[in-house]
Amino acid sequence: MPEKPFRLEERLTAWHIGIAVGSLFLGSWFGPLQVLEHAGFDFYSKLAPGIKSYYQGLSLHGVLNALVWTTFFITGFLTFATVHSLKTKLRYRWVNILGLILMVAGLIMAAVPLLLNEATVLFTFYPPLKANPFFYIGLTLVVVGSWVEGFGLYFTLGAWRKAHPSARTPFIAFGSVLTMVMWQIASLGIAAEMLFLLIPWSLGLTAGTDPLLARTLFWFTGHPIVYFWLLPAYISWYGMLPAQAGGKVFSDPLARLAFWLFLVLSIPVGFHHQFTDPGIATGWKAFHTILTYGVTFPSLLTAFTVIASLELGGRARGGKGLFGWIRKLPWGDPSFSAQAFAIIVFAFGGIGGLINASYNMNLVVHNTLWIVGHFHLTLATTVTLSFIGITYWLIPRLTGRELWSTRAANVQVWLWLVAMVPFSASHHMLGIRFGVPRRTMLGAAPYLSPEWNPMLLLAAAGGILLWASVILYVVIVLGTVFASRKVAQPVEMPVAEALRDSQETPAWLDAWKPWLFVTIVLIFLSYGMPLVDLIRNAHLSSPGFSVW
Ligand code: HAS
Ligand code: CU
Repeated sequence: MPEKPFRLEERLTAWHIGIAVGSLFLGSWFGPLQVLEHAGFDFYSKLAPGIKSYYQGLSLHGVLNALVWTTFFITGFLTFATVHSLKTKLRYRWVNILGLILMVAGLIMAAVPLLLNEATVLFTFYPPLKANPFFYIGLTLVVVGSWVEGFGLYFTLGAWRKAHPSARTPFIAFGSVLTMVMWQIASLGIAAEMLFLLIPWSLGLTAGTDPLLARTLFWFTGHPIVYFWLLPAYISWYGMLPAQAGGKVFSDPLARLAFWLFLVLSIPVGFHHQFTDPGIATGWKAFHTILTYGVTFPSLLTAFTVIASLELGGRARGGKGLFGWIRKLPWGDPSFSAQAFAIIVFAFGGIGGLINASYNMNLVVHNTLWIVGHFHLTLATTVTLSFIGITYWLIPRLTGRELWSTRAANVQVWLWLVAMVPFSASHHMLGIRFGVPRRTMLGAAPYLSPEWNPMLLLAAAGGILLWASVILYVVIVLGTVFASRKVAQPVEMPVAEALRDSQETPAWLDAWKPWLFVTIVLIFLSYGMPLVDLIRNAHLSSPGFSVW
C-alpha cells in the first residue's frame, strides 16, 4: 500500500476520537441509572458501587458526555478536516501534538477528583459548590490544549493562504478554523472564571467567591460552547453530507454567511441562561434575548441551504415530485441517515430553544426537566448523532478497514432516534406541565407526585434504549478497529462541490478582519457594562459547599 500522506495527522485524529468514544461510553452508564432513579428504582449501590451519590454520577455523566466527548471529537475531527480540505500537512505538527498532550493531562487531572467524589459539582460547576483544585486546573488545561490545537490550525491555514493568495479558502477548512476562532474568544470567560475565581478559591488563597460573577463568566462561554459543539456538525452537513447524498452545496456564499453570523452572534447572548439571576439589570437580559433570536437566523439559513443541497442529491438519484426526492436519499448508509436524523431532530430541538430564549416563557421552563429534554435533542442527538455518523466513514478511513457491520450501524442509528422520542417528549412534558425540577434526585424528593409516574417510566424506557444504542455504537467502533477486513483503498473524506464555483464567492465572505471587528464590538456592547459593574461590586465572600 502506498505511504499515506497524512499519517501523523491521522494518528493524532485517531487518538482524539478514541478518547472521545471512550468517554461517551463511560459517561453513558449513568444515563439509565438517572432515569431509573427518577422513576423510583435506585440501582446505584448495585450497579455503580464506587459512586457515592446520584449527584456524583450526574457530574460524571455531564462532564464526560457534554464536555469530554465533544471537545476531543471536535479537535480531532477539525484537524483531519483542515488538512484534508487544504490538502496540506499541519504547518507545525509539534503544536498540535502539544495541544493533545495538554488535553490528555488535563483530562486525567480532572477525572481523578471526579471519581473520588471530590468534584461533585455537576458539569456547570456553579459556585458556591466547591471542587478539589485539580478538577478546575484539569478542565482549564483541556481548554488551553484545545486553544493550542486551534493555533496549529491557524498556522496551517496561514501558510496555505500565503501560497494561494487569490484563492478562496476551501469551505471545510474555513469552517474548521472559524469554529476554533469562535471557541477561543468564547472560552475567555471560563478561563477568567477559573484563573481569577475558582482556582484561587479552591486553593484557599481567597476566603470566598462571588457566585454571580462566576456564573456570568461561565455563561459567557457556556452558551457559545453549544455552537462549538454544533458547528463541526454543520461543517459536515454543508461540506460533506451533500456529497454522501450525491448532491452539491446549494450555495457556498450562504454557507459561509451562516458561519460568519455564528462568529458574530454566538457570544453576546449568555444572559438567556441567567434570566432568573438577580443582580443583572432587566435591560441587559432583554438585549441578550434579542441577540439570541438573531443567532437562530444562521440555523434557519442552514435548514434552508442544507435541505436544498440534499434535494439536489435526491433529484440527481432520480427522485421526482415535491417529496419524492426524500425517498431516494441514501437511507441505507448509516453515516447519512445518522446525520439526516440529526437534522430532523434539530427542527424540534431548535423550536424548544426559541421557547427557552423567550424572557417570559423561560420562567416556566427554567430549571425543569424541559431543559433536559431540550439538550438531549440538541446536544445528545443533533450533535452526537452527527458525530456518530461522521465516525462511520472516519474510523474506516483512519484504520484502513471496512465498517464492521453496516446493518448493525443502521440499527444503532434507528434505535437512537426511536429511543429519543419517548425520552425527550416525556422530559419536555414533565417540565412544562408539572414543573418537575432538573438536577434533582427525584426519588428522594418529598414532593414527588404520582401524576408524574407514567411520564417518568416512559423517560426510563427511552433512557435504557439510548444506552443500548451507545453500547451498540461502541461495539461497532471496536469491531471496525480490531475485527474488520482491511481494504485496499480506504475511503476518502467526502467533499461536496458547490453548485456554483466557490471561487466566485464574494471576497468579503473570505475576509477575517471586518467580521472579527464586529464580533469584538458586539461583545463589548452586550457584556462590557454589566461585567464592569459585577467586577466593581464583586464580593469574594461566599464560602464553598460540598453537599454530597
Ligand atoms: Fe439551548 C439551554 C436556547 C440551541 C444546548 N441549551 C441549553 C442547555 C444546553 C443547550 C446543554 O434561551 C442547558 C445548559 C444548562 O445546563 O443549564 N438553544 C437555545 C436557542 C438555540 C439553542 C435559542 N442549545 C442549542 C444547541 C445546543 C444547545 C444547538 C447544543 C448543541 N438553550 C437555550 C436557552 C437555554 C438553553 C435559553 C437556557 C434554558 C434555561 O432556562 O436554563 C438555537 O440555536 C436553536 C436554533 C435552531 C433552529 C432550528 C433550525 C432547524 C434546522 C433543521 C430543520 C429540519 C427540517 C427537517 C425542517 C431554529 C437546522 C428536514 C428534513 C429532511 C428530510 C432532512
Ligand atoms: Cu444558550
